[in-house]
Amino acid sequence: MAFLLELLTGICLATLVSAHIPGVVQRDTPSSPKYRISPLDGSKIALPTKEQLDFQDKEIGVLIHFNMATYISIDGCNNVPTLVPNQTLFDPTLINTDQWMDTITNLGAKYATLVAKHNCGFTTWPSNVTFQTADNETIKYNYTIAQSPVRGENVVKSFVDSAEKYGVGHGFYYSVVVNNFLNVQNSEVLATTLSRGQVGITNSTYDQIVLDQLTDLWTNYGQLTEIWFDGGYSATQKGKIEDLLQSLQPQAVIFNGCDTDGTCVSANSIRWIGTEAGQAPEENWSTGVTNDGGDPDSPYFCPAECDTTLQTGDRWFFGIDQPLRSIEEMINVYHQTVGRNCLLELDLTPDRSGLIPASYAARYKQLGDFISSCYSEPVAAKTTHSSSDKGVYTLTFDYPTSIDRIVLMEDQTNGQVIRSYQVHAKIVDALDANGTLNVPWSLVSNGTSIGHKKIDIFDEAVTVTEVMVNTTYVDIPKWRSVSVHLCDRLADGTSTEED
Ligand SMILES: *[C@@H]1O[C@H](CO)[C@@H](O)[C@H](O)[C@H]1NC(C)=O
Ligand SMILES: *[C@@H]1O[C@H](CO)[C@@H](O)[C@H](O)[C@H]1NC(C)=O
Ligand SMILES: *[C@@H]1O[C@H](CO)[C@@H](O)[C@H](O)[C@H]1NC(C)=O
Ligand SMILES: *[C@@H]1O[C@H](CO)[C@@H](O)[C@H](O)[C@H]1NC(C)=O
Ligand SMILES: *[C@@H]1O[C@H](CO)[C@@H](O)[C@H](O)[C@H]1NC(C)=O
Ligand SMILES: *[C@@H]1O[C@H](CO)[C@@H](O)[C@H](O)[C@H]1NC(C)=O
Ligand SMILES: *[C@@H]1O[C@H](CO)[C@@H](O)[C@H](O)[C@H]1NC(C)=O
Ligand SMILES: *[C@@H]1O[C@H](CO)[C@@H](O)[C@H](O)[C@H]1NC(C)=O
Ligand SMILES: CC(=O)N[C@H]1CO[C@H](CO)[C@@H](O)[C@@H]1O
Repeated sequence: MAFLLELLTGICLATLVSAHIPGVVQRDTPSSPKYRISPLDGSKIALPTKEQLDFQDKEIGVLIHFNMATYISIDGCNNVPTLVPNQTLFDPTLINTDQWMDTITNLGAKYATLVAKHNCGFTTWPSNVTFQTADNETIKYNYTIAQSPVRGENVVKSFVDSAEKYGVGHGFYYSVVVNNFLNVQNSEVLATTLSRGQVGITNSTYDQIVLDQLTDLWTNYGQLTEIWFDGGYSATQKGKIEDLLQSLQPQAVIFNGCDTDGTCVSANSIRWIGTEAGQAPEENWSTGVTNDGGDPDSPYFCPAECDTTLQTGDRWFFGIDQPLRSIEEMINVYHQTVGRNCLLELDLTPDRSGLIPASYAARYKQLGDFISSCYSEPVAAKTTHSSSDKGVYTLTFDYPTSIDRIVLMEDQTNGQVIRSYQVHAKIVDALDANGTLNVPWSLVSNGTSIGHKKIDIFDEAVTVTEVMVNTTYVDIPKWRSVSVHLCDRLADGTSTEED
């Protein structure tokens, strides 16, 4: 969504509990952060919900852009308020949502969020919501798949059935703030003359249509993993959406769930990383509500999600002859998102037939294959040791062993506590043939935030006998895992500029 860059106003819903103060009755309010106090330095340590940690565990998801805009030349109805493409254009003659799941599985993605309604206003499920027009006529929402050549089908339902069959978490993107069909921009019904295909309504009718359609999506399609609010929602809709969310999908993780002032609509909020390039800052915390690398001292646990495209040019809907980003660039994207404590949500674009084109399917699989070949089997160490009180982790090898990267994972159950780390190794190939028993420690990588995952690729492959990670922290850290790897350096981990 190029759209997101312009309209993103983060909104975070939460039933958060403030830190317990003895003798004081705690009241859950949507905006109070949940944290504990560091026993070491008195700082606030934001606490996650189980849903947030489960979501970070998924690491990779897809954002599926398949809607009316698949059938027009430009990338969505964004910024063309009068454009209501004719519903007869929507004609996916070969659509098969199991075929989408093959690609999702090959990529290694664990959740999929489908655009159910984008800015044109078209819904890919047969919404049966009724409303009163400006002429006081009561009509059914009639810009849906039920008015298209594939009437009788329901893309949303097929998608949910396929996701459940393949064990992939599912969720929805529904744009609340724009609807060209109803002449809505920035959550407001424009007072302009209606264009071809538009239907006139009042502002209060619009708010009700949004609530009715969200109620339908959140009631009839199972338990949702992620709900995406692109551009947030208006102040008048906010309270009702928050209530609806709490009653229908309290477990869902909410993208854009917190406003930058810390007003959240859910305790299960996640934040935007602030770019659509697929690049988190090197330093990226699980905490904070701003659309960037976050803040280690924030009392809000609100991990970042990095949404980006496979097609070049920030193109989110299928583009005819749109080139794909290279496998080298996509490997860098993986390292600069998942490898920097950010969820990678990669765009997925069924074409006009309703299928993932073969060349796209191959690139997603190539990326998934790289990730599993590089990271599923660590280089085995003879012994590993985690000190119980010093935040130090060591790996010892039987014989000199070649490695070129390290994967660090913190157990964040009680918050993200490591503030910096250094990775040292005893490198034997730095020595000459004379040998020595006293190999010195060399610094091979270092950094600040670890959180769910940090991947550091060393400047070069090295042969080592021992690796030690030491840390600074606001409470004794618990490691979830520390592993070293040796991989084909198809991509060198340095940043790639977007074309
Ligand atoms: C709309 O569809 C939903 C789910 O299929 C159903 O529960 C509801 O009764 C329907 N409403 C109308 C007005 O047909
Ligand atoms: C629609 O109904 C409202 C309220 O009853 C009335 O004020 C308005 O004039 C009517 N509009 C039209 C176009 O009939
Ligand atoms: C929707 O209904 C309105 C009012 O009956 C009509 O003017 C419009 O043409 C219909 N649109 C579609 C896409 O069917
Ligand atoms: C909707 O509300 C906005 C903001 O108050 C106003 O500018 C606009 O004219 C209203 N739209 C209609 C159709 O009344
Ligand atoms: C949509 O296309 C159909 C078939 O070409 C046509 O009959 C209809 O008038 C068009 N609707 C709009 C709103 O342009
Ligand atoms: C290796 O041993 C040779 C012979 O004793 C010595 O001249 C050389 O300086 C040694 N190299 C290093 C790096 O210690
Ligand atoms: C990592 O080490 C380099 C070289 O010693 C140093 O300049 C840099 O500040 C360190 N970075 C962190 C995050 O500790
Ligand atoms: C880690 O260990 C090295 C070598 O002993 C030491 O120089 C460094 O200060 C330590 N760093 C931390 C963060 O404890
Ligand atoms: C290295 C880096 O980009 N760090 C950024 C992490 O996020 C914080 C908060 O947004 C920024 O201030 C840092 O510059």
